[in-house]
Amino acid sequence: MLFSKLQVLALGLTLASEVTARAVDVDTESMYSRQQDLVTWDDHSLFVRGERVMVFSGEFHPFRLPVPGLWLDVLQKIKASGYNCISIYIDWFLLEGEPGEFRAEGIFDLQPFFDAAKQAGLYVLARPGPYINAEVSGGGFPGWLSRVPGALRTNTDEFIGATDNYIKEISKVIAKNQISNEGPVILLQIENEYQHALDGYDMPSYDYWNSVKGQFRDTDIAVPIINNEAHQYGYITAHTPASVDIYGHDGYPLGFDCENPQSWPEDGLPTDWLAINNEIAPDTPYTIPEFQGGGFQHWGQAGFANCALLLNMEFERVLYKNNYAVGATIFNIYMIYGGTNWGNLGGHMGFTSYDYGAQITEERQLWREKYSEVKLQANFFHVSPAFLEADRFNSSLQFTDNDAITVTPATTNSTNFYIARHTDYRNTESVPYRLTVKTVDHGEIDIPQLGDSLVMNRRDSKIHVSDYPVGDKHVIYSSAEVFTWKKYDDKTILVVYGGPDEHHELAVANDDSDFSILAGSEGENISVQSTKDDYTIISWDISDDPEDRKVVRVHSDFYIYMLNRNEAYNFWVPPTGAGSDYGTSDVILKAGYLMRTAQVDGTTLHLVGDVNATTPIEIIGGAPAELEALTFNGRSLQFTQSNFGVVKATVDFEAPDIKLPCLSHLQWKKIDSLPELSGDYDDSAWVDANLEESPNDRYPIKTHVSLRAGDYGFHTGSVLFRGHFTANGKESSFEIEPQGGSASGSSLWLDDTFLGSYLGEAGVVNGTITADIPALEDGSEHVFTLVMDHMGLHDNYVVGEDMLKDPRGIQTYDFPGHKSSDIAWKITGNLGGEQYADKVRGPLNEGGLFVERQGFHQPSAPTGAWDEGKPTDGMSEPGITYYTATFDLDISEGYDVPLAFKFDDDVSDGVYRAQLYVNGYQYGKFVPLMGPQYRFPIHEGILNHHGENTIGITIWAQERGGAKPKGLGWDVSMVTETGFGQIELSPAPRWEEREGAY
Ligand code: IPT
Repeated sequence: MLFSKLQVLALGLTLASEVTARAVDVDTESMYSRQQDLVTWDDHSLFVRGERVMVFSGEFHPFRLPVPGLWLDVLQKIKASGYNCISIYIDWFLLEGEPGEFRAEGIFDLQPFFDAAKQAGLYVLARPGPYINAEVSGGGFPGWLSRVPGALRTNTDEFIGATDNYIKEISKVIAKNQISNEGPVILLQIENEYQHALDGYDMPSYDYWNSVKGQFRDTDIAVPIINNEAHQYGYITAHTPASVDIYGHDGYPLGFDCENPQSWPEDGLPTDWLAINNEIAPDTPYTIPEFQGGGFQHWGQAGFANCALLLNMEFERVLYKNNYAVGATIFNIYMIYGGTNWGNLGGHMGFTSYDYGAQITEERQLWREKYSEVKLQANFFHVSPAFLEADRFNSSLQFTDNDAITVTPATTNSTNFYIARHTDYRNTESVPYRLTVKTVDHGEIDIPQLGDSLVMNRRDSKIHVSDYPVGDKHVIYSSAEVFTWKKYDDKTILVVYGGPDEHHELAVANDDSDFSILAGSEGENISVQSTKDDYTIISWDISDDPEDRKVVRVHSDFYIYMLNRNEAYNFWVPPTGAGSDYGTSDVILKAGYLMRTAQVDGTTLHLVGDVNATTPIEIIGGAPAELEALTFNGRSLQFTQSNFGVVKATVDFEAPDIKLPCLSHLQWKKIDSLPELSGDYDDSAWVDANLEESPNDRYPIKTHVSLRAGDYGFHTGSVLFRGHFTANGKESSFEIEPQGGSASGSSLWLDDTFLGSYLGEAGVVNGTITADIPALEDGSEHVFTLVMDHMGLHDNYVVGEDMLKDPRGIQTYDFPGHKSSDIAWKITGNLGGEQYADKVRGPLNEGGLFVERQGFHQPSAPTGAWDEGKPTDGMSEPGITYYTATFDLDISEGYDVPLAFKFDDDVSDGVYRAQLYVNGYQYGKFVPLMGPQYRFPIHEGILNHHGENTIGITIWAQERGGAKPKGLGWDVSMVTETGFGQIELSPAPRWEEREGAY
């Protein structure tokens, strides 16, 4: 036992049965370790096939984009901004909704994902849990774990046994895709932030950790295993035997207060990470498996647009560069693409969107400046191998003349990096400073030499360099930041950038040749001077013209581009697109919205990308010397090629003509989704709620039988209860407390009489409906019908709290004049419960409403005999009505046209809740009373842009007068012409009569 009975009682827990602890062999480590030499490490970085790599990774959850046909699209966008790795969580709940049945087919099949990662040229950090947190229902734990006795995430036979099947099966999938099998997987993280435990569980048990590790090592998984501590505790490295190959910790330093996006917390910048890491993990590369890339949001909060403001490009500059300063060389940004909590997969606190305010929007778009900012940073690492070898030091004031600026050096025997920032990281003032850099040949140099000072404008941080090699050229120092460089046969190109209204300086060794200023006005905004110390200084001012640039040629073949950062945003170093290429092509070009790939084929250059406007293209390096043909998305472009080899062309953009069917003019059909209210409704097929003890041991039931949905296998969507009783004529009131999770609501009827609703409250998991009961005749038979919105399960973050087991269902009820057992209860959720009906859309997509049980939310429902009526007609009484219609779309091929449905959030004509179905996928849970989401993006692939679609909406009017939704319409985001190609539709099975449906 991991805890004494006394402790358990003190925690208010009861044990359903004796729980057995699993014996752990202290030799676990040596037993399970696998020999592999493809992925190795030292204290500075990882090596892949013997080569040092910066693992620059972004988090993406394939399950939050249920269109495998779009995975490559997102991965190419990640790759195009310079990442070389992605991290993925895998959600156990979705793969083993039915205990013992691991189902990973169709949209849940990860093989196409691994293939796409490889094709895009991205390594994969696999994070299969079994616990993942991730704001998903149950934190990734299947609902049926609520019936496993004892504390979850502890080393009991019961818990470990419950994970065995999943770990065995998912390991096969991951192992097959390891680098040793020519796959992209280079790292595995198990469990998730496994540290926090209630008193009595002490520190989490590393016996448990070692068991999980053993389970994974028992399979063919051989890549290094990493962990992610929530904070730098070092518990795991302090544990003997060493429990992890590479130690990592997470960081979300700005927190999640997206209400106040301008305000950064006072002590948000970590300044002690290097020192702590040197203590707890001196021998492994500095690893941050999750660093804040945005923020989660809950019901009723500000929404993701605000998170994108809080966690914007300035946040990335200051906080990410602070991580590079401490030496983080395995670095994963959570999230780079958030996606969608479709089909009830989200935890109860969150709503449908999981946009996260990330670099790539939920609609797969790149217009947030933070996307471009990271592109500048990530590309720097591709061309700065010295950064991975540099020794790290604490930040200090010694390299600058202004103590409002702090500099952190990272040094090697030659190349040095100086990461400068405001001493008060929140400072928004412009601060001038001078910087002292070390050089091998010229000693210490105080820069700028040809100007008064450098400047740090607003919230910012800069990586200055000295003795920086550029092929066989040598930059003595540069205050401007390096974006990229390439050495070609006939020339070398270096691209540096700085912000508007900054002064910068860069120095190169002299040679006999002269320099030429190819862009910029000597003496006005740029000056070039040779020093007596035999080097040449280029000094320039950046204007606030977004396209400002200077270009200087030195050494006759060394071209230095000095760009306004906004101009640099439009530059790309695309991958070749050849697959299995984890680097980039040799092409450097200015384009527009997105460059996916660049491929040289003899004297032809093929570009693939997306444009949102007519876009000038300028290839400054990497085009064949005598270019004969240039194509963009397969069509040839007119071009010119200068004698410096610069190629110019224009991609014309023509906006497509988008015709969307007017939603209010569709032939809507409707059906009552609460037939339960009619007098002759037969609920004999429903499950009897007859468990006198709950298999969920979190706390004892307070009713005579368990009315916990999970005890009967219902974990998702709406749950309905029917309570039959014989009246004694003395009834006067009834009170009931449903618990559906945060923002849940419920409605109660007696026979066909509406008794009342609990409308819900954000952050509150249960509510009470108190109702007067009309006079009932002694001996007459009656039934209560309760509909409860199940918002998803709690996560299970703190070991011992076992919040996954926080039940959903009826907590208590009080029926004065009756005993609890006078009511005989029936329950239903989704048809089949854990033996769910829709294997294609998975275990969580549908709930327990009549129309869902019947499968009518899918295409081709038998609507022939249904009435006509549309959602905005409104309902005059409380109840639930399902509306459905079909429409065709005919969006021009070759365009990415992100479409969303937008509700009106005005509930002045009655409070209601809605669920939105698109081709059978639940793609929106709209609770206007809570907010913030009222606009629901639908990914192409779920929506058929070139054919027929079925939309379905359940409207649950919660108030006595019914409800009238004020509007429902389309919303179109930015349209692009895309080189991605056709998108394969996700499977959308049609309605078929369901056996046993009730
Ligand atoms: C960290 C979790 O590991 C991750 O799964 C996700 O929930 C993330 O937070 C927030 O989106 S936990 C950290 C905030 C302490």
